[in-house]
Amino acid sequence: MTNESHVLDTPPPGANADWTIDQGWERYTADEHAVWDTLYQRQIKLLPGRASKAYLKGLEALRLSESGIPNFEELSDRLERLTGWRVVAVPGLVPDDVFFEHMANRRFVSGNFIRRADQLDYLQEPDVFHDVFGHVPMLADPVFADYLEAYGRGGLRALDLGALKQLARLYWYTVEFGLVEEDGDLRIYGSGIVSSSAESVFALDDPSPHRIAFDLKRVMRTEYRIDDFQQNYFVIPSFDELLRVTVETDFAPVYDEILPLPAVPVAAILDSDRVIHHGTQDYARAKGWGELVA
Ligand code: HBI
Ligand code: FE
Repeated sequence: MTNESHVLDTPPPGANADWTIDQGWERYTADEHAVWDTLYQRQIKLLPGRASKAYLKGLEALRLSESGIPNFEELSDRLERLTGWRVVAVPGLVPDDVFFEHMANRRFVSGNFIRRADQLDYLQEPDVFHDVFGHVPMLADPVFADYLEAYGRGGLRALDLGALKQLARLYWYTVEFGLVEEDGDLRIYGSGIVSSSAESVFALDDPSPHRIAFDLKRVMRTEYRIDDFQQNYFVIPSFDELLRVTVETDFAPVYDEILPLPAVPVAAILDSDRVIHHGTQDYARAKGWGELVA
């Protein structure tokens, strides 16, 4: 997840020049491994029938069912054989250019710390459960693996073109909170959903949020909240299609077109949208966000 407020400018003491650190796997305590196991057990009961086949297949292929926080070296060796990606540890949020540079080279940066037992449901900084359980299974899928590498290259380019905010929205509404259509049903694949027990249910079953067919420009114009359930989800028809539009689109003219346009507020519906489920927005109203959903 993104939260720019905590990002330092230079690597903290002990980190390498590319911001990576040793995972320090042998330093995890039994309590920390137990937090992983608790979170894992909770999610694994929910995900069959909710998570996309690609995600569930990745979970299996990477043997994430083994107890305790995964060792990144062993995990990376398995992942590299499948798609060439590796997982590297970082101390927390890293600067955008560092994040994209790793991604463009098929290295996924992951926090090495884990949330405390009294914070199972919510935290803003991405911890090892969010990063590994949430993100890494999708990286075992060859199509998604290519998508994320393309995203990393696109990120470096967006920085040059002054369009980071627009490209970050694409990440948010696909990699973090995406839904995919599979066998005529909706499935979750976004890491922020599959790693959250409450949002795994909310994203698919709650009548409140809008579920809108994915459109690249539309998504890149749409604001998002980082502190609660999403009020709109975007549905891709397949990972092949997501990869295809991302690599076939020349983003520079798209940015020229959308940068002057107003951002689309969370929960707005546009005439051009193909709406799959028009949400009631009851959840948003109960939270007092009513002015956004008039
Ligand atoms: N750093 N560790 C980490 N994890 C992220 O998800 C992350 C980051 N730095 C920047 C960043 N995300 C954003 O720039 C992107 O989501 C666009
Ligand atoms: Fe994330």
